[in-house]
Amino acid sequence: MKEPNKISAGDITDPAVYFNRRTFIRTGIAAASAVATGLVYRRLNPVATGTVDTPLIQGLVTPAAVAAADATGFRVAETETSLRDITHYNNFYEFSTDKEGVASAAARFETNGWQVSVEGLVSKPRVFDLDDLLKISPPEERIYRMRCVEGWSMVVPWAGFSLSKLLDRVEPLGDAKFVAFETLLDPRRMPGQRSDVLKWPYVEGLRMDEAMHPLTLLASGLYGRALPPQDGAPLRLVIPWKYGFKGIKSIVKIKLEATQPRTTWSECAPNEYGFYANVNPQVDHPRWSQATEQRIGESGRRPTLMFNGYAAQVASLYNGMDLRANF
Ligand SMILES: Nc1nc2c(c(=O)[nH]1)N[C@H]1C(S)=C(S)[C@@H](COP(=O)(O)O)O[C@H]1N2
Ligand SMILES: [Mo]
Repeated sequence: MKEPNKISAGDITDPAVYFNRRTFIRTGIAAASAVATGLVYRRLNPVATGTVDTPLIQGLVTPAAVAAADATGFRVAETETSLRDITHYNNFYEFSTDKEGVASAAARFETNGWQVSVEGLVSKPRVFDLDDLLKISPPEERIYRMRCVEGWSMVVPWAGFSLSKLLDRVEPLGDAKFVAFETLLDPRRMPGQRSDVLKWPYVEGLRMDEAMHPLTLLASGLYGRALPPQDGAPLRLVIPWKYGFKGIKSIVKIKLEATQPRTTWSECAPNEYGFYANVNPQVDHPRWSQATEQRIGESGRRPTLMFNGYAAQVASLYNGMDLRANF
């Protein structure tokens, strides 16, 4: 995305260029067959390349949970993007603005002792040690589409639980209407913060009903392992019906507020990136169409779906709203 005055045409076509350069062979085709066999498939034909050595997540997904989740749209029946692509094609400006350079720039990111403060308009504000926060609920595997505002997309098997479970724990007050999120600010550990490409720390926000929606995921892992640094270790947000930039990484603060919080990208370029950022093929970015997308790992483009394919679950949140004005 970059600042308007720093973008070049090449930034938008990055993904295609990247594919043409790839050298490794994809093993993911067979996965297309299935929702139900997804987990088995990964065990037999691991797509892991040895580049992610974060701990395995224990106790992930029971058959009953899978059945329940399939019924509510938590697991899309589409080929999962390879672990290699998910971990080597990243947007994380705290480390690098070069998508293929984030993994190495973030490789030694230290998350020991991580804490998350949950505060603001709640009865029980609390600073959670990460381990305590993760104990709030067993992790679920959620297979979500992810659509970046730049025009590329992936399918990611996340691990985590609904943000609502954390918010319930701190007991939101009646006047809490929005939730604000903040990434760690530490230029020593996040060298990209020494540049002024964005205003730091990265901040994001949701309306309370969006934050409480069961699809809104507090993710601590992907492909059955703890999040690698480049994907937002140790804890990031995933809102599958919104553009990827809403999915703030490496969260240290969650604050319930009465008024709409500021957000990094809407402040950087208010005419290009809105607060809502719902995926919408009918509302183009001022500099490119949003009608289609490049699914990483595929050739050609596919049509972008309203609310990224989650309209049945979330369209009612926006009844009566002008989605062109509130983009
Ligand atoms: N703190 C922070 N969060 C961030 C970003 C970032 O630069 N900094 N990039 C966003 C964008 S634009 C996208 S598309 C997704 C990318 O997530 P991924 O690298 O895990 O695919 O993270 C989002 N969260
Ligand atoms: Mo993005």
